Amino acid sequence: MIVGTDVIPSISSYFAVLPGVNMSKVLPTCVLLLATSANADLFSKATRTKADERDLRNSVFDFIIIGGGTAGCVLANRLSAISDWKVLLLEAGIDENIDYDIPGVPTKEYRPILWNYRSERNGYSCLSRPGGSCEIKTGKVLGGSSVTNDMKYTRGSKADYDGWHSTGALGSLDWKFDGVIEHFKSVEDNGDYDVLMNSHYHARGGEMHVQRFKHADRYMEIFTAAFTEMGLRTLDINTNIQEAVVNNQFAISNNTRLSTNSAFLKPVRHRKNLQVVTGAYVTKIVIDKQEKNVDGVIYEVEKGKERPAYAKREIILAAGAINNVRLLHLSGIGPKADIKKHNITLIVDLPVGQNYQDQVTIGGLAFVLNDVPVVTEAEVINDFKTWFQNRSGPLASRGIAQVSAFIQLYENFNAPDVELALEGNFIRSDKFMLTNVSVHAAEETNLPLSYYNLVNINPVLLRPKSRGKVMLNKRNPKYGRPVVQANFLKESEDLDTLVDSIDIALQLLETKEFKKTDIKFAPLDLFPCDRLSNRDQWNCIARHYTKAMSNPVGTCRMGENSTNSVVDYQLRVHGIEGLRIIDASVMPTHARGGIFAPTMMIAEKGAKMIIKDWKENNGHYYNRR
Ligand SMILES: Cc1cc2nc3c(=O)[nH]c(=O)nc-3n(C[C@H](O)[C@H](O)[C@H](O)COP(=O)(O)OP(=O)(O)OC[C@H]3O[C@@H](n4cnc5c(N)ncnc54)[C@H](O)[C@@H]3O)c2cc1C
Ligand SMILES: *[C@@H]1O[C@H](CO)[C@@H](O)[C@H](O)[C@H]1NC(C)=O
Ligand SMILES: *[C@@H]1O[C@H](CO)[C@@H](O)[C@H](O)[C@H]1NC(C)=O
Ligand SMILES: *[C@@H]1O[C@H](CO)[C@@H](O)[C@H](O)[C@H]1NC(C)=O
Ligand SMILES: *[C@@H]1O[C@H](CO)[C@@H](O)[C@H](O)[C@H]1NC(C)=O
Ligand SMILES: CC(=O)N[C@H]1CO[C@H](CO)[C@@H](O)[C@@H]1O
Repeated sequence: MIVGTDVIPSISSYFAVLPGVNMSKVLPTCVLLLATSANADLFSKATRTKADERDLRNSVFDFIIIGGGTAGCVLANRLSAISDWKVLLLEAGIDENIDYDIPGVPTKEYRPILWNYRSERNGYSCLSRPGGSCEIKTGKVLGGSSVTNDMKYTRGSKADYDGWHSTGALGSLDWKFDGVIEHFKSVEDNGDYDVLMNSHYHARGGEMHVQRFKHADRYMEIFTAAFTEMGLRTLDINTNIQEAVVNNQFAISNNTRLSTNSAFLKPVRHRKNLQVVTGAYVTKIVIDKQEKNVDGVIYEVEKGKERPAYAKREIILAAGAINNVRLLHLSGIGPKADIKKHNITLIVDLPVGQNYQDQVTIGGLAFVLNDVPVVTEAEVINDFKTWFQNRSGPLASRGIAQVSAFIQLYENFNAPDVELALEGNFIRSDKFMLTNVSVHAAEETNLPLSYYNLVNINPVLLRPKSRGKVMLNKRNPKYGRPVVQANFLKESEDLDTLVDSIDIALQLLETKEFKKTDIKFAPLDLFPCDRLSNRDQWNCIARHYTKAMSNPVGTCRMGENSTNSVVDYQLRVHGIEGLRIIDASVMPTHARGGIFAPTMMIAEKGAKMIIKDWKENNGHYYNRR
């Protein structure tokens, strides 16, 4: 069958014909059961029997890590390297699977390994998205969002980290850019020699291998050349550069996705002092109300069946910027009013859930490539076989998504404001010519990213000004979707920046490179913005076709004190002993790029802090037990 005639088969249908792979059947991993008792007061010494005591011995750990995501897997590796520390890693999702490893296949559409959250409708953004709200897709799988993300390796700008520094707090000095480079480097294994040559910024020998894809096609070269013609240089953005067109590096090894699970956890899972439980949903952090120190956690491998685990030294929360809020609120840590509303006993009044930020982009700006040959199903199947057998071919690529342009629009900062992130899509050409294609259809992935005749240009707002808030689900706080008031584009500055960047993207059409080829502006159906023109039209499109990047940060931000932050610069929760938060939620603001590499850096730095506190300072901060 020829793609472009009748029906476009979904990506997963290709897997049906390949032996040993079935995208739709994601079997839950065998879950390791710990203690069996599920009594009401799991932590009360008075109700324990002898059998309970035996189970208890098996459920006592030095450290408990909540969330086996991007940060959690790095932490599990580093803490279990100390052989006399017993470490427990609890992950709500299933184990990772080779189906998620094919670079050309976007995993952000695999609902079974996503949390599938949505922003609240607000009447000024996400207007034409279903329900007037935007999808927020973070990973629910061992490896977390590093399994469902786009794998781009970007660190952000010096200005971002320097901005985290606060003159009143000495501890924040360590978070300045010059201080964090060493932590980026100690997890990095850079595979591109030209990048590696800049040894001030890059290194080899870390667990996370990053490099560019070898596969490059004609359009990657044309778009890169067009941006170059517009004045951008081709450079390594992960140094101290403001503007560039980038052939991105990705978290891959042998043309296979390298999540933090495969890079950091898999190689050490045999360690006897490390226990990993998948399918384990943590519902509560148990805190002694008087002493304000943590005892342990309660988690469920089956809905309603509670199991305890106890921590002798520390509990580390790494469940991501949205789920951290749910768990902390359920445990009595959060804004007094929010906690009281749910009749939960308040332990500490902290601004958990406030300061929510996500990067945002918009649909609607696309270019058509008119001379792309039709792709046959046989070709695609053969390309899958090539990837499975040899880890090569078009599927060992992200297509045009390998290219992005980082643009600095204004004079005031020495850092980019917008990333023009490109993403290819294959639209049936007959349909494309005959009728107007909706923004939704232009975005919906029909084939692996390696095959495309349409290029979506997503202008990503790298440092949003708008702030939101996360709260518990009103009716079902424990299991229900948290309320995410994302407030996308609430600040008019955010809208202006996005629309300003579109003017730059449209200049591509004026380049000699584009004029040499048959690349045209895509006449998408922009209802209800089609009657407007110029800036009014783009403002309308931005408000209607808003898209969340699903890079949430800030809900547990670090800072000086409990009025404006949740953790201190050592990532310890204010006012509680034995609880740290180590993941993207502690970032006060975004780094201007993706936040995958910054999250690994935070985990690496956090692990070093913990080891230092317990080894060198002999638990100085926590004189417990
Ligand atoms: C679609 C998409 C594409 C992206 N692309 C890029 C990119 O190309 N480059 C880039 O730099 N960044 C990208 N990002 C962002 C980046 O990958 C993430 O923001 C970052 O990895 C977040 O790391 P984290 O450790 O904070 O959270 P996560 O990696 O999401 O980990 C949290 C983990 O905790 C688990 N968990 C949650 N609640 C519980 C609970 N109650 N009990 C037990 N476990 C729980 C979750 O299942 C999850 O595994 C992308 C993100 C998405 C969603
Ligand atoms: C909280 O408790 C009060 C008084 O017992 C009750 O009226 C209210 O419905 C409870 N609210 C919730 C959310 O459980
Ligand atoms: C894999 O590579 C080998 C050696 O180059 C080649 O003979 C084989 O046909 C390739 N397999 C596929 C499916 O492309
Ligand atoms: C890459 O993966 C292929 C397919 O599994 C394997 O044959 C090959 O040995 C791997 N190469 C390296 C360098 O690991
Ligand atoms: C908390 O820190 C902020 C600066 O980050 C400062 O402005 C404020 O005064 C501090 N509040 C208290 C109570 O110390
Ligand atoms: C010019 C044109 O054909 N416009 C149509 C685009 O598609 C929408 C529905 O998706 C129609 O309402 C328009 O009339």
